[in-house]
Amino acid sequence: MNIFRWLTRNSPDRNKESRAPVLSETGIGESVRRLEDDPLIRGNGCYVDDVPLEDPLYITFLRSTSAHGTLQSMDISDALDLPDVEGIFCGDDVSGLGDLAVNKILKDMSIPPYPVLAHQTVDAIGQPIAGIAAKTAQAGLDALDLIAVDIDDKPASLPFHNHDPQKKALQQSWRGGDPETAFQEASHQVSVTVEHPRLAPSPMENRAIAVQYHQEDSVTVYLSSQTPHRARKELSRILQIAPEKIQVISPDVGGAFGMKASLYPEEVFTVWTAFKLKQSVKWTSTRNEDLLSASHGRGARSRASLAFDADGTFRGLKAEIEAPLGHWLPNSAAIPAWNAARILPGPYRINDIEASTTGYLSHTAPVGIYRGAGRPEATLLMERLVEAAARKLQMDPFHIRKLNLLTTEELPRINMAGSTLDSGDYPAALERLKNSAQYDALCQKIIRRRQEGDLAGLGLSFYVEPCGQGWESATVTLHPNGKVTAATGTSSQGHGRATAFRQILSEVFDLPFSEITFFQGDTNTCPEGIGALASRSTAIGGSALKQAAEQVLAKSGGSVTPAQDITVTVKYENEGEAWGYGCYLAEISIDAPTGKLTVEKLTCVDDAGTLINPMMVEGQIMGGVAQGIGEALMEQIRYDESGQLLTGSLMDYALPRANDMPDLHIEKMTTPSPKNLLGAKGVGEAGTIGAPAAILNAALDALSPYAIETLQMPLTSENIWRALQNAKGH
Ligand code: SMO
Repeated sequence: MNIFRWLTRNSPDRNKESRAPVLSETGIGESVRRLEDDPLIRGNGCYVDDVPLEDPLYITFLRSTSAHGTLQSMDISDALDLPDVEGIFCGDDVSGLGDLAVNKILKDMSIPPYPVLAHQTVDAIGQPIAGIAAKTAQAGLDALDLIAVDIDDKPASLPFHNHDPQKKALQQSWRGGDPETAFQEASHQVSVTVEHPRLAPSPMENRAIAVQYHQEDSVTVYLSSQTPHRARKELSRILQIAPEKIQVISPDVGGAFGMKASLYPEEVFTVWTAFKLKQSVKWTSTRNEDLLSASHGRGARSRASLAFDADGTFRGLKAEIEAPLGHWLPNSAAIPAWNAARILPGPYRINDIEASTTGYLSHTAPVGIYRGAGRPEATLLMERLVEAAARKLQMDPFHIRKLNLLTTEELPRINMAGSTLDSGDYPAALERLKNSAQYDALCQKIIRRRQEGDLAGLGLSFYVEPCGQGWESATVTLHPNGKVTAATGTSSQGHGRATAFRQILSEVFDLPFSEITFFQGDTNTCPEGIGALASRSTAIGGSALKQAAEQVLAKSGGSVTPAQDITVTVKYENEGEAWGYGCYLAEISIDAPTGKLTVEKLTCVDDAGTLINPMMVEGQIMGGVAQGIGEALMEQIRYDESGQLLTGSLMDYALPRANDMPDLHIEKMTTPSPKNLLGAKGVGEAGTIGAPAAILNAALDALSPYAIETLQMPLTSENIWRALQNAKGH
C-alpha cells in the first residue's frame, strides 16, 4: 500500500470493505476487532520504509568503533569520488545546530550536548561520525569502506563499572515522615539490592525516516515515531527552521515501546541533509544499528531497606536508585530514574520514607524510557523487600501484603513525592488473585512437587502504574449528512488507536464505524498533541476526544444531522494521574542439572479502570507480559570493559519467542478513575511491571531449599546454574 492509500484508508468505504464480520456493537466496552489488522496481516501496511519518494538519496552512517576517544583525522576524499555519492558530512558541518529539549522532571539535572554527528570526540561505540548521502544504499556502504578515520582511544566510563563522578547528570531526594525513628523503633528490617538488565526495546520495525523535499524549501517527514508533534517541534528548534516548513507524518508504526519517543541524531541529520542538498532522502536503520545507537531501557541498580514490626506491619523505607545514562539524553531520559523513586512505596501504607535517585552519563548508547519506564524498577524493589520480610517472619506472602496494602478508604493518597494515587481496591485485587489462582491448592501442589524432588516455586507481585500527566487535544466535526470526522493529537505505535478511538465516538454519537473518519499521526491534519507514551493516550487523548464529541453534540442540540458542519477542538487536561494497578502470581520450575527456568503459569489481575476495548486490553497485558518475561529470563545488553557492545545482533541479544510464553490467565477489575472523563487507566505497561517481580520472587522461592537469597535478572540457565553450584559448594 502506498502512503496515499494510508492517508485515505480511514475512509468509510474502506472500513466496510476491510471489516468482516460487521459488528453491531461498537461502543465503549465492546471487544471490537481491530480495524488496523486486516491490512497489516495481509502485508498491506505502510511503514516508513514503504513510503515512495521520488529519487531519494540514501543515508548511511559511518559509526565509531571506539567507545571514547579524540577524533584525530578523517579522510573522505576517496569516498567522495564514488560516482553515486552526492555528499559526505562530518561533525564540523552540523556542529552549529541546536540541542534537543530534555524533560527536566528532576530537581538537579545537567544536560550534556546533543551530538548530531561526533565532533572532536567520540563518546560511544556506534555513534555516528559521518553521514553519507548516496543515490543507492549500496553506494553508501561502498563509501563507508573508503573513509579513513583516526581515533585516539581513551578509557571509557561505564555504568557501575568505573563511573566518572564528573558525569553525574541527575539527582533528587525525597523524604516523608521520620524514617530514622521508624527504623529505630521497628523490631525487624531487611535489605535488598536489585539490578535490572539493560534492555533493548526492540520494536519489530527499526527506526526509519523518509523525507520528501518540496520545491518551496519545505519537507514532509515520514517518521516511525510515537510523538509526531514533538518531532516537528524539535526538528524546527534544532535545525532552526520554521515549523510550518516541516510536516511530520507517522504512518503505520511497527512498535516503539518508548524507543521512538525522542528524536535521534540520525533522524535530525537526515532532515538536515534534505534541506542542505534540496533533495528527498531516507534512512532505515538496521537491527545492528538499533542495538548500537537507539535508546536502551532499564539497567538501574537499587538498594533499599524495609523496617517492619513482628506482626508484619511495615514501618519505614529507605531506597537509593542509581540509573545508568548514555552519552546523550533523549527527551525522557530522566523519567525512569524519576518514576523508580517517586512511585515508592507503591501500593503500600508506609509514611516514614526516604528515597534518592541518581543518574550518571557513560560512554554507551543513550538510555531512555522503555515500556514501564521506572515502574518495573519501583515494583521490583518493593516486591523483593516485601517477600524478604515475609520470609523473615515466615508469613504468607498474600497475608503480609494484605496487611499493608492501602485500602479504598485510604485513597486518594498523596505519596512522599507528591504523586496522588487516585483510586482502586487493592485488597480486593489481591483476594481475587488468590481465589482465581486457587492459591491454597497451589501451595499444596508445590509441597508435593518438592517432595518429589522438583525445584518449583510461587512468586507474587503487586504493581501500580501511574499513566501520564498533562494534556492531549482532539478535533471533531459533525457533518449535515450525519457523518463524523475526527482527529487526535496523540498517535498510534501499533496498538489499535484507530479502533479504540472510533469506539469512543461511536458511543457518543451512537453511530456505526462506517460513518466515522479518523485521523492521527499527521501534524497537518491533527491538532497539537504529546503522543503515544506513558500508558496515557487512552486516558488523556481518549478523554479529549470524548469531550470534543460531547461538545459537538451539545451544539447541535443532540441532532446528528446538523444544518451545517459543526467543529470543536479541545485541549483536554486531566486532573491528575490515573493509576492502574494489579497483582500477578507466577508458578515456575527449575531444572536443577541445567538451571533452566520455566514459567509454567502466570495469573494476572489488572484494574485499568473503564475498558474501551477489553480484548485490546488483554492484548496489551499479553504483550507486556512477553516483554516482562524477556527481562526476567533472557534479555540483556552487554558491553565489555572497553565499552564494546557484545550484543549487537539478535543472535546475541535474546528476545522471548512464542514458546517462552506461559499458560496465562488474565482477569480484569474495573474501578473507574475519577481523574479523567472516561474513567480509564493505563494498561500498556502493566505486564512489563508485574511479571518480572513475580517471576524473580518465584525463582527465589523455588531455590529456597538451597538458602539462595539473592538472584539478579536475567534468570538465564547459566545464572541459576551458577547460583546452585555456589550454594551446593557451601
Ligand atoms: S516507555 Mo513509554 O513509550 O512512555
